[in-house]
Amino acid sequence: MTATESQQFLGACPHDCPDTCSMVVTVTDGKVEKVRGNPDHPFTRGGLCVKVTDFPNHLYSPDRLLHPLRRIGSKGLGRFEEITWDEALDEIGTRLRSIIDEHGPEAILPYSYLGNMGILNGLTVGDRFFNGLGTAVSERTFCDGGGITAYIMTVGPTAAVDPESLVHSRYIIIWACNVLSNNLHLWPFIEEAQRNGAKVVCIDPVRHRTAEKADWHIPIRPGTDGALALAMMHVIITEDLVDVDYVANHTVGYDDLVAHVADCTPEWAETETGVPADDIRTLAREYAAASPSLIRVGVALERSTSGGNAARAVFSLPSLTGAWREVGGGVLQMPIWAFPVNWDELHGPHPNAESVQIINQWRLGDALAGEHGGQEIKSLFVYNSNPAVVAGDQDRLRRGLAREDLFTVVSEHFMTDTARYADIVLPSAMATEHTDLMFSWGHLYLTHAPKMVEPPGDCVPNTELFRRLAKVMGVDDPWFELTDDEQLERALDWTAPQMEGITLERLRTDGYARLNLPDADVYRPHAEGGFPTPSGKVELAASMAAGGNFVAPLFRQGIPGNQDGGKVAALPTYKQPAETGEAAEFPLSLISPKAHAFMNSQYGNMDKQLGQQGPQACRMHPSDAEARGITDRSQVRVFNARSEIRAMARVTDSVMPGVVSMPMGHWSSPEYGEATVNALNSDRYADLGRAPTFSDTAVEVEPISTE
Ligand SMILES: Nc1nc2c(c(=O)[nH]1)N[C@H]1C(S)=C(S)[C@@H](COP(=O)(O)OP(=O)(O)OC[C@H]3O[C@@H](n4cnc5c(=O)[nH]c(N)nc54)[C@H](O)[C@@H]3O)O[C@H]1N2
Ligand SMILES: Nc1nc2c(c(=O)[nH]1)N[C@H]1C(S)=C(S)[C@@H](COP(=O)(O)OP(=O)(O)OC[C@H]3O[C@@H](n4cnc5c(=O)[nH]c(N)nc54)[C@H](O)[C@@H]3O)O[C@H]1N2
Ligand SMILES: [Mo]
Repeated sequence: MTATESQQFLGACPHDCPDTCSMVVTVTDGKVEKVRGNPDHPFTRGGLCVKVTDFPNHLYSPDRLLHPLRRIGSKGLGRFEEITWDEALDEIGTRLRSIIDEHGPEAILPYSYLGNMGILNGLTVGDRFFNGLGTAVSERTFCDGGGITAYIMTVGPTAAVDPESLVHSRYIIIWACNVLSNNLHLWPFIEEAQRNGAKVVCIDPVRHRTAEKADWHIPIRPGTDGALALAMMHVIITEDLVDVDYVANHTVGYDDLVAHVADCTPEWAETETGVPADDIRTLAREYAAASPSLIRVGVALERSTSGGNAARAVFSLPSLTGAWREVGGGVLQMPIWAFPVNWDELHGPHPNAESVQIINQWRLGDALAGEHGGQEIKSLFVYNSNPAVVAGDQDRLRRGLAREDLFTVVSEHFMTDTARYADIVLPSAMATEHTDLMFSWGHLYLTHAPKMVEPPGDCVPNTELFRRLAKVMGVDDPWFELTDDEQLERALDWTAPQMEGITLERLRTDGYARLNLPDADVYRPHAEGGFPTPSGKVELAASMAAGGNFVAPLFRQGIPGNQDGGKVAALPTYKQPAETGEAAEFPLSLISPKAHAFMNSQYGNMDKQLGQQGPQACRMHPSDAEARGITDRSQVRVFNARSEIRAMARVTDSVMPGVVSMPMGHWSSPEYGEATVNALNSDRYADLGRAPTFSDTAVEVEPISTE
């Protein structure tokens, strides 16, 4: 008998989640045996979430794709034959070259997101290859595109409040965010503040597990947050609760704002939001009086007709009350801006940056149908994303994916709904099987994610995938000659002040490192203003509005500029949700937040997580259920003019009347009518940053007769 060999490594969770956990990984006989949260990491604090605790099952799932595949059945059926990498690369090379010869490189569309969040293997991993080829550009705005645009317009790209400073906050508004499901490791900091006397308020159409723990849950109609925020400003201004010095020294546009919100009374906001006017007054007064006060915003805030402007209004609030003066005061959005990633190096240059066709990932159905007003798409290359589940206007999107003349390549871990439409499927390595370094959009630590085991079968990391493709397609770029470690050396500005004392060597030993920023107990980055906006102040009236609507270049393969240049008002404005407002054609307002046990659509195929999540639910208020003869756990049909999906009714007063909540992430199956919740959502943009409008969808629900 040979003795088993066990070794422990420090790694990182690879998922698109603000927590970016540091993991202690036990490897036995060349296989990952166990993962646990690193107890020494100040943010992970030893815990992992329900999704990741059984990571080895994910790695060694019998369904994992291990070899390149070529389609043999019709598109969408999921019938494939195994081929070698040489055969796969040969076919991809031949097809792409002939498309380029006949239609030019912009007939090829890359499609990706943050399925892997590594600095190397994540958002930008294909950019140097596709930019090198001169393909169409993928604009990636389905997560916080609007929130980020609003943030940059108002306070600039600042890391702002350290999440660990939240223990000092005295009033915490959690606005459109389900912390306990989606940002679990932030919760202990909020809980500590609560123990110290802070009041925790949740503004959300759903009384989810986070709202249950809050001191005050304020249900709000989806897509109406802008009205609430403007009315809060109205109260703060008319009741003289403004920090006059802070406003005078560190904001621009205050006088215009005063006039702008003069009519935004709590009574007006009540009719829009469903929040009683007295509650709005109480909220505004308490928020203004408490110090320090903190607002944690989630992504759903942006996801409606005037969601981006709602976010601008919310980001303006702490400057009116001077909340930024204190440790733990201000706004917690995404501290991603603290990380000195060399994005330009990762994107590489595009030969036709001035006029290349840019296709929003949110409009894939449109582009595949040839209705985007640009050049026809002949090839789609998907990695790190699962559009057939996560993007809206799903029926049309799937019709596009089924196009016989579309050459589709998908790099994946599993045979996802998207991969089923591929001509060629390429097997990808997972975390622990390749080296990377993680930034975070939820804390201020860099986390090392080293290779610990060999990838199974023919799986290769994304970095290697694009090295191979560069060779086949003759993309002559020295970047592809670099090893992963050499790429890491160039992926960050190691000389930036916040990197002082941090080296790859240290990260290899310690597993993680806090950016060299002041301690969370004293960090007040904007106590004296210093916002990275054009004026250096909080722009209540945004100077960047003059340039129109924009998307940060980071989300469009490094290409700056505005695609549609849509007009933006200088001050944050409110408009009723387009689909669920007064003109609604269907009576209920659908939201589709994140599932507790899935990671977007990942783990939607894993028995354990599926068991925890249960079947696709349609959560609705007893009054709405009764009116339709719907009982708890019965089958229902949820529909609108776009499509329909079947689900299990969950009748609960945790959802406000008039609202239906269907968590996203389930894969399509015959049980649901071969659709996911995104079949009901449109591909309409929100007002800023070309964000989606998941929270502005009207539906009807009816029982399915079982006779
Ligand atoms: N368990 C789990 N964790 C995750 C993910 C996951 O899929 N599962 N995904 C990760 C990713 S990619 C992201 S972006 C984050 C997102 O994390 P969150 O920001 O928390 O995002 P969501 O779950 O989309 O929406 C949050 C809340 O907004 C509410 N909401 C919906 N519409 C509105 C509205 O119009 N107004 C208001 N006030 N509230 C509204 C929903 O009811 C929901 O409770 O989570 C990350 N973490
Ligand atoms: N209705 C509704 N829709 C939504 C949202 C919502 O709240 N409601 N949220 C939106 C948001 S915030 C987001 S971020 C998006 C998320 O959408 P996506 O980024 O598409 O997220 P996932 O569904 O997890 O798909 C990621 C895919 O990448 C694969 N993958 C992971 N790692 C690797 C790797 O290293 N290599 C390769 N080649 N593949 C890999 C995974 O197996 C998975 O299938 O969904 C959006 N869609
Ligand atoms: Mo996201």
